[in-house]
Amino acid sequence: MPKLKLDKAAFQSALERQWQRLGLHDAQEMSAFQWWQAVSAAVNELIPFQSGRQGDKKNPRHVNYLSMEFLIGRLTGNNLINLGWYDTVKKALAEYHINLSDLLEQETDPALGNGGLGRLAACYLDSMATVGQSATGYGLNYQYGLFRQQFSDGKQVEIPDDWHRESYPWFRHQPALTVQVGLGGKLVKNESGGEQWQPAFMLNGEAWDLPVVGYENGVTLPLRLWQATHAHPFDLALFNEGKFLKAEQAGIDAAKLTKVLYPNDNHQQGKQLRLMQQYFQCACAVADILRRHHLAGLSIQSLPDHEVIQLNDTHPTIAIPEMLRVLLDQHQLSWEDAWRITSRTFAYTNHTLMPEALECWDEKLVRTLLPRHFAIIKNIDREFKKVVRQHWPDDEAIWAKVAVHYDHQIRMANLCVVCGFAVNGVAALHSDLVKTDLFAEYFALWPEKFHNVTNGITPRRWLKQCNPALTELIDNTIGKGWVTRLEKLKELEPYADQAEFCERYQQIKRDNKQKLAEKIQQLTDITVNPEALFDVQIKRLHEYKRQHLNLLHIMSLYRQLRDNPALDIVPRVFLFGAKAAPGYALAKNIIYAINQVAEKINNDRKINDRLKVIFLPDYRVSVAEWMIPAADLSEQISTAGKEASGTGNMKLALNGALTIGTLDGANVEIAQQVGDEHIFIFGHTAPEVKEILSQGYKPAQILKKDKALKALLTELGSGAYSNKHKHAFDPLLHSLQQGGDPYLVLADFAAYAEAQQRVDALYRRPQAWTRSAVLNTARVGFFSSDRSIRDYQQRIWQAKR
Ligand code: 26Q
Repeated sequence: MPKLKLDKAAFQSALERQWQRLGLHDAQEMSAFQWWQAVSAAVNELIPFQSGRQGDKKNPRHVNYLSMEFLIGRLTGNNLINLGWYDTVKKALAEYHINLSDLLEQETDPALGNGGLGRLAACYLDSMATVGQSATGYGLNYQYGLFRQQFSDGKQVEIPDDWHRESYPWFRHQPALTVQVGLGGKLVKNESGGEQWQPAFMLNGEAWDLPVVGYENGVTLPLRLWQATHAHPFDLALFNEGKFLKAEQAGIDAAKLTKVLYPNDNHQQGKQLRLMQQYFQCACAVADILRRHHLAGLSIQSLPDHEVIQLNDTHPTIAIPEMLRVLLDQHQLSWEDAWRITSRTFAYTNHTLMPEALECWDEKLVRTLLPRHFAIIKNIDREFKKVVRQHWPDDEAIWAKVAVHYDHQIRMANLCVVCGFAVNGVAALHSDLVKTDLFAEYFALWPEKFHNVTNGITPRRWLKQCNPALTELIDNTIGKGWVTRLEKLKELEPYADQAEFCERYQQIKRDNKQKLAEKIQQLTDITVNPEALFDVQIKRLHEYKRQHLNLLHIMSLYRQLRDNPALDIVPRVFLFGAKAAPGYALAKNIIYAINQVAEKINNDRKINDRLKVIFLPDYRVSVAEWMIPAADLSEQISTAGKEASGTGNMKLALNGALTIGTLDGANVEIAQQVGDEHIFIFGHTAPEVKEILSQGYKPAQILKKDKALKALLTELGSGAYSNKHKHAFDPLLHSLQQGGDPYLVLADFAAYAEAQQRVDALYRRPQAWTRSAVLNTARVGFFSSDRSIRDYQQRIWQAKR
């Protein structure tokens, strides 16, 4: 489809309607914030929005991407770029003396996600729209997104994130699509002997759509976010007994359901409200999918030919028994028919191998909240047990691993594998481990179900939008085709040896660093030297991501400088951005430790600008967009085997940061693409980590040999960084020593420090460094989410069945 044309007169009259709606007489009366709202709402009015199916012959199945999180970031700038309207709107606004890029800073990030998984969902929608894949994103419209982070004396404080969804100008409420959702209650026998669910109370699910604009192709897909409202909470039993008032009280406050996003990342919490959110989102989505299918005049039997439901991790798993319930109880299908349809419709993406992140729900909770679904899950399990008994007669140990319902728990990942037609991991290494470790028995049963789709990132937001100067240089060098064909960046390779190009590339990095330095000054009042190496670690705070490994290295440099003031090191600015889950005490302690070490180093005159440590508060998508173009070094230092993929690694490499990293997640493939000379790989590999841990790893032995490392820990416990409070970092120190150092921080420390020396050595050779940076940009085209989406199409969504 061709790009949509912007009719300037239509834009101006839409804009005029906006200020009139605000009760103003003239554009000049609008505040900066009102300008942002008015421009966004005006553009929103002008874009047609397909929500139906536009399936083409090659890609007939409509994709329903179900995710509890869509970390979309600011939409106004992104939508203008994808529409191809940015420059025209910029000029139109200049006539009112309004600067478009200042206006865009007015937008509060919709933070409807935690981290990687939520951001991936947003990149995938952008790519589905761009490659023309017919799709709908289904999620929840949280009133409060991920908390805002402040530091108080170095400690994280969480503030509710009211992003004012009620006045967000990109929403389109679709009142005709409201869905009714039941919860609680009981099962009653119906005439035909089957069981019928009688919910205790009902909720309304309102559909609030956001437009997902494809890149200059006229396609707009809906991101449909459900919002819970009251539908007269109501206990039918009490009501029938005549206890009318009590029947009302028994209801829950519907609005509570979509109030807040759970702030955990890679960690499950068995909270009732979370399960209610999951069910609410799934019930709404399933009803909406079936409504569209029915409206298209298609038979229920043909559902898998037209629709696929992709589950973003196990969070929306309850959609599977919900689909079965609707087919059985509303469409009156047989179990065999309902099963055939359902098991050909669902596909599941796994994002973690870590046991604490795999969702298990207490059977009591499921039975109380969703009695019919519980009965259906038990039936799935019974049927599956027959298959397992055939393959492994009398093997209780195997059943204990693969059962869906076991030990009074419902295991959502197992439910997905049993009921879905496809399972995929998110990077090559991860997908291998899914087959050999996590789901080995399932792989033996159904090898054809298992796939890899390596994650990707959208080049629109993560290069064109966040790095306009580099975009211009690339456009002028190889043309503009790379925006939708990122592999074209390969054509930059010869320019890595061209002095003039490299000087420009270097100058752009310097300018981006200068701009970030100004932001840092505004936000923290700290002056950093833009000539220093900008060393960046930005991601959720988690032990396995090892921000504390980075911290120990910083402390070690600081100590070396104190011991030897003449030591010649490359000046560095260490930059952190990370939120810790509010209940994750150790992660919060690591934040506190980084801030305290930062305070000490930044105020030590003797260090004289050679080291600076900056922890930018409230890391979020818009902050990522400032930091990534300014990074020289990308820290991807997770314990091998733990980071399923990572996607920040891709964003940083694309923008010319060199990676220092372990052979984990997508780092493995980044290394293959960029070449070993252009990345700093260190540390134990995934099989080595497994081996070390199984042999009974003893961190004390490492500390016995490495006196300097031991001294760093002693110093942390001495009160030197914590106003003499010796116990300030006990949680951190305890995990590394008595706690057994489960993420091998100490075991990888020496290799990490050595790799950092290789970084220094290369940075001292600016031309060689820039050459490597250019080659990183040129060689990471593979990590475009457009490529990921095409992989999903070929391997999973449109594969021959
Ligand atoms: C589960 C149950 C209850 C409450 C919260 C959760 C929950 C929420 C979010 C569990 C996990 C998450 C987020 C996980 C996540 O972001 N995983 C990351 O996904 C990326 C995209 O595939 C990968 O690149 C990262 O490696 C992976 O850590």
